[in-house]
Amino acid sequence: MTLASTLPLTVKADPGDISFVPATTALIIIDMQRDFLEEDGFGAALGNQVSVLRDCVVPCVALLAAMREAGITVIHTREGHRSDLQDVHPEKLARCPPGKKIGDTGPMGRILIRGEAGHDFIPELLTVAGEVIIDKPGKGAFYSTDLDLVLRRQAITTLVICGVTTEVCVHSTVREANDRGYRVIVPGDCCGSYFPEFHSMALKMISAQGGIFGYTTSSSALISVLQHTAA
Ligand code: C5J
Repeated sequence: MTLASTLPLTVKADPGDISFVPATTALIIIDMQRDFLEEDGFGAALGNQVSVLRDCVVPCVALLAAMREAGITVIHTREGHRSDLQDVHPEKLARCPPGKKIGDTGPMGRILIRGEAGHDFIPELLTVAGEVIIDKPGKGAFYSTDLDLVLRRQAITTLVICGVTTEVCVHSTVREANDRGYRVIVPGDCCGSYFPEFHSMALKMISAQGGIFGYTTSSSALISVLQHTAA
């Protein structure tokens, strides 16, 4: 196991270059689940084109490998619910189309239900031993989960947040993290949306106004500083 460095690294970002210490940084990969990214999943059933979302898979795989190599803490999240639906707000359920509601049966099992095939991570981004999985009932990864406790216990202060979808679960998590005092860095090419215009606006909203929610960068900028240090 690699021990993450305690020396600060600086990455090119918007609205300006930003430093982070690998030992106090975590990569949080949001909801890279089959239900959102595969043709037979919930996202596709709602009429979305999942191929647009898949552009972020290769950059995510590369960033994950570099983070693991640097010994940085990795956390994966999944959006999903208990099989008895006791943790779904009726309001959330009411906004699903008939026949495609959370808990209904689809080609990959019951939609967004924990333990079903569609709820699982895509094969390219499976977890390895020691990486925490946060199962979340909401959009933000802090809502009704123990994510904050897990991070504080490890004295994590910087979060690199990526995944899907940019303007929904990634954005909700970025906002929650910012309000809790974490430094947030978002590699834009490791995020994806069914709506390209939402993706680009969501990224702009993070770094606007001097970095109102955090910093945006790219996977290559992050990988380059991590590898440079390892050499
Ligand atoms: C959505 C998510 N879009 N993971 N979930 O419903 O962004």
